[in-house]
Amino acid sequence: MEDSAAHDAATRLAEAAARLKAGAQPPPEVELETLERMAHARVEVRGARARLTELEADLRALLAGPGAAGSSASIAAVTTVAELPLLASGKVREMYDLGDEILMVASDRVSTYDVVHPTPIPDKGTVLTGLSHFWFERTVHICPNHLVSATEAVPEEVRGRALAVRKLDMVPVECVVRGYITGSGWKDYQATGAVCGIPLPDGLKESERLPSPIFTPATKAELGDHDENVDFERAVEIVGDRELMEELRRLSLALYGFALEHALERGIILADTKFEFGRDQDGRLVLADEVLTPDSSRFWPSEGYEAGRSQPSFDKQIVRDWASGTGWDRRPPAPPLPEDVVERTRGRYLEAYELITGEPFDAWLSRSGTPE
Ligand code: Q0Z
Repeated sequence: MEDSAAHDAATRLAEAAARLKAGAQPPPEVELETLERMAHARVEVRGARARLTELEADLRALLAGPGAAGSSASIAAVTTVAELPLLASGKVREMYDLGDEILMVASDRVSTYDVVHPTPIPDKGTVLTGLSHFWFERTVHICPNHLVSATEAVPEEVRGRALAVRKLDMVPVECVVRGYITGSGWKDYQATGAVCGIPLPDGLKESERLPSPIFTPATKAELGDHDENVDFERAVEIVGDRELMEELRRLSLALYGFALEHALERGIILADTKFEFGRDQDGRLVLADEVLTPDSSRFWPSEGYEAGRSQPSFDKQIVRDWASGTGWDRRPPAPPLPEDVVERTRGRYLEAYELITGEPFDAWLSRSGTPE
């Protein structure tokens, strides 16, 4: 891009942002439709800005030259929050120390086949954080959770993509619930007719809905390895407390049942999900981590669902299809994503947010105080 063209684009972007900002408090006679258009425009501007950041990263990688081996693999940078100690870092998120609390930050990084792509999906982290926040607020009647705030103690630079949560003593078991037979559950069922020691009816087809949801605990494997499914008795051994394990099963099934029904009414099949729990200072059991997001669950579109084959992922299918089409062998590094794949995937995340919550994505940006 020519220097002057880039300057013009930046100016137009800044002007558009200023106009949106100026219109943030419209007069009461403004029509709802106008408000909605503004909300969408705001999201569009965010997308454009993120895309500029991304292009800048691409440019830096290009300037580094083909000799800079693996340079593209590090473009989708780790989110760094100035002055906060990093507690832990996962494939697509980070955890910072706030003292008695933790700041959980969801990045825009996306993985397929367990490998993170160098290209971020703008707004993905914000969508996932908004979804987690939605579910935390709507499931307190089932189980207390670690959410403290999406604003208090959340630095400006990560507003919208971060939550301040209570620091807990984590239970070392992943609480997986499956309502449909797929993934490792489908593999285990085909080999043994059971999943995590739970016998299932004969003749189930891939992706078929189970007669009732099942609790299939797993243990966190060593870094890089897949989690291992375990039966209930093995989970009791690991945790060292049968009553605790029974309570985790009861809570997990209740949470999943509630969320599945909610999602089904809105066009999304929540095929399965993973919960994590911890104990607070008073020994109370608390729901933790991220909850019922597309990264901790399988979201399938209800439309076109049919047992007997694998289902497309609501959020990641576009990336997966494109990535397999390139002939990539699924070993790191993952290929950078083309612009249309990024944009269409971003649209799917926004759509998931709006379907599940029933509100425009812009409402979350406002509520969380996400800076323009
Ligand atoms: C979450 C994880 C992440 C890497 C530990 N409330 C809590 N108290 C103590 N520990 C945790 C929580 Cl949620 C906790 N993880 C998962 C999250 C990056 C790993 F952002 N591990």
